[in-house]
Amino acid sequence: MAGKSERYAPLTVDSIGARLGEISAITARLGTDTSVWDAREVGDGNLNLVFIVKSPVGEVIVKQALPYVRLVGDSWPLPLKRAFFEYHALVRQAARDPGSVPEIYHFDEEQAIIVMQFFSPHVILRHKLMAGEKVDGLADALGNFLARTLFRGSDLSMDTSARKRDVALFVDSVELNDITETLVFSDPYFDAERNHHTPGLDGIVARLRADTDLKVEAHHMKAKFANNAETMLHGDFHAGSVMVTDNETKMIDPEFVLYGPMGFDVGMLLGNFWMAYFAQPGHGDDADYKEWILGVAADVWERFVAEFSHLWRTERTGILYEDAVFAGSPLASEQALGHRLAMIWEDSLGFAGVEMIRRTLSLAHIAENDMIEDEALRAACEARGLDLGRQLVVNRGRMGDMAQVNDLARQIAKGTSL
Ligand code: SR1
Ligand code: MG
Repeated sequence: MAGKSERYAPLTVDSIGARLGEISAITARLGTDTSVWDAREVGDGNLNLVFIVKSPVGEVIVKQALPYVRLVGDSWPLPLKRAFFEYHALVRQAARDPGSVPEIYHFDEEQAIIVMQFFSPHVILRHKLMAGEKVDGLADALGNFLARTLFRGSDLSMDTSARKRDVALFVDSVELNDITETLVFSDPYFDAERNHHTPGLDGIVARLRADTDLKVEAHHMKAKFANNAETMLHGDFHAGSVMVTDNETKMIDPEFVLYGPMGFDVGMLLGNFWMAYFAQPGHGDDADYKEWILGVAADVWERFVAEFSHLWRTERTGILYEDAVFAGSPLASEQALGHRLAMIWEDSLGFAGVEMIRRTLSLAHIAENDMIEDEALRAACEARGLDLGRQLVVNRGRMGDMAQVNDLARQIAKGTSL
């Protein structure tokens, strides 16, 4: 059973050939001569082992869960069953937005191993954002992925018994849910043990932790997250979960999958674009590139709305807003769509805000800020992100559209939020 195996053993670059060399789904890609396989451990995430395994005829990614949080060490145990949830999430995402996620070649539940397609020459989106490099089609791919996976994983689309079975399947991911519930929604708002922040932020951190409105509203977002099993979320949809070339975009790493509110995935992604925008003074500070980032955020939302609306009008086969009630009244259907999108918009802003605050004050930060060596400059960039994050959480119901949010970001970028 996942997470309880006695035979589980972590892979090493030296054992991969012997351990995987007789699995036909893998030898079909790499060949059977394991002596020419070349394995490199490349995991730079917070949790897992990740190997690129190459041979003269092919290449694959081998991802294996560790029984603890890699970022922290074995003092923080974490069940292996997260590989099981990631596998099931990838299968569903592939069906809902074909071509958007890596193809799975092999899954071993006991060893918590997923062998999958290696996207090459793709790089993690964060690295592009630090290098100041644009990606054609980025917003379209992200907006479509969000709309398709969020719509098609919900009671707007699925057979409701299948959806309820999936809710039951993923609800067992208690420990990863707990990480999000704790690190994202609670730790930033008190002096939690795992928190850390740039020293220059001491003043703003004290103010935020004394901010009643912020605490209350951030916890309202936590309640939405914990209590609303609306759709299958990616669950960790930030710029480290997206791989890109100059003109292709792929999504990876849905191990934090859960049933939750649609705005969570949308908001986490938008928050990461706004943080990348504020981090630009540490990475070249090119005015045109900064506007490109804000444009991507706007275009992601626009594409999400367009695709979600299209699916609403053409694929609404679930129990919600069903034809028996709405087919004869297109006006009512459009009104309901407008209401749903308004709710997702408001939630997305709130979740974007909590994401921006937690990536600055809680355990796991973002490379765009961490890589800024000049501490004063880093603090200035992070303070602006905290400023926008706070305003998004508290004022999410009063922000009409993306132009207003991006204008606010521009205003904040001109000043000092310290
Ligand atoms: C202990 S894991 C910390 C963070 O890393 C993952 O990428 C998730 O974002 C999680 O919150
Ligand atoms: Mg990840």
